[in-house]
Amino acid sequence: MLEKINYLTAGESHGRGLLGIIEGIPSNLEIDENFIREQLSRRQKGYGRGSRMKIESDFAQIYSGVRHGITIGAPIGLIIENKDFQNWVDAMSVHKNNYNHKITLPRPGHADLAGVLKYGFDDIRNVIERSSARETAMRVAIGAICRKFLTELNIDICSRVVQIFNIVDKSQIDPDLSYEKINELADQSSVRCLDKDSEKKMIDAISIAKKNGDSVGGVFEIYCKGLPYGLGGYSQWYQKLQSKISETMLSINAFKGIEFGAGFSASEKYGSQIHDEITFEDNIFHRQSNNAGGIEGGMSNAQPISIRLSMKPIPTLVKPLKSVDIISKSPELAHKERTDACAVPAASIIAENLLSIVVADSILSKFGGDSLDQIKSHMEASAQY
Ligand code: EPS
Repeated sequence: MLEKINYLTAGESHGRGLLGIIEGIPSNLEIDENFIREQLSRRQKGYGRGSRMKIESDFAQIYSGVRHGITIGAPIGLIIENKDFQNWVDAMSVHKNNYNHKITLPRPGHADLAGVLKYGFDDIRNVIERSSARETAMRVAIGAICRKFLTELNIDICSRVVQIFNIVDKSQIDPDLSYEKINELADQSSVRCLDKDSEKKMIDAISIAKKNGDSVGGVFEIYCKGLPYGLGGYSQWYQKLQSKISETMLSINAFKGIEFGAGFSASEKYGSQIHDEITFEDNIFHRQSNNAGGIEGGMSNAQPISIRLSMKPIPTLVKPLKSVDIISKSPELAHKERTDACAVPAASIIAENLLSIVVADSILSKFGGDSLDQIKSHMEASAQY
């Protein structure tokens, strides 16, 4: 549950476009459409993406809340046009027309079956359109605005893919690399993997899935550093930083699991092996490790937040699974729709930008302030260790 930032998106995958509104961003933050475009373009990449990404070149036009390149404290409105809409004008018209092609074969793993039963539809198209991960383009645009705010506060975020299908990259990140460099190296890889050997195997795994009309999921890591002590809270369930982060991360399409720091592996260790010992030197508290992943007792502890997220294989399959026609109830193969064989690299970019929203919200909750300078001075004034 966010406390200071509100945001909403609207828009169908093949409709006219996506709309977004975010409120709660302080005034006097420099923002331009090119900064947002950079994140949108990162989201479109990755080996295994389908042909839709060749049609789109996502660009979020700022409609409101920004004047002369500076936020004015008002809600920021954004629009991303779907270029593909021109191929769907009749199918996606908001007006009554003669278009009567209905989709009646639900895809196992997708929102289709529960969606049509929930809303009483006889056409799965109504569900496909809004449940599509296309919506994440607008969330990335919204997240990019929060990310710009965080860069002003020297808070950095990066990510890398560590698993596609059963190919696992066990390499450690060089601790001397800046987050900017980690992202630069990951972005140079078509699967956002830092290890060349694993990268090649991951690409092969995606190629095999693609050739077989199948899909594969994976795991990535995401890091955030530069945080002060005490974001989040331990007093109430809704204040806990890991809950706020999990809620947002698991709202990304196809995300199935989240781990912080040592995560599930901590369950097979003694407490004495896992908790991060505290020392005090040069007037600063230090930790000898970061198994907590930067969060203790629901609060940031000034260590980098480290998260692992797992994504299931995308459920739209070129070689479809068994299903049942929702009208005739006869057994059929599921609906086939253009799809991605793998979208894990893109998902890591979505997660980076959505994490920015949660962290920005937590900063605003703790420090308050209406303008960027006020927030900066509140943070400086309460800086400890
Ligand atoms: C997506 C756009 C979609 C898919 C993908 C994500 O485009 P289209 O449906 O026109 O091919 O590429 O969504 C899914 C595979 C899904 O199952 O939701 C995007 O912009 O990220």
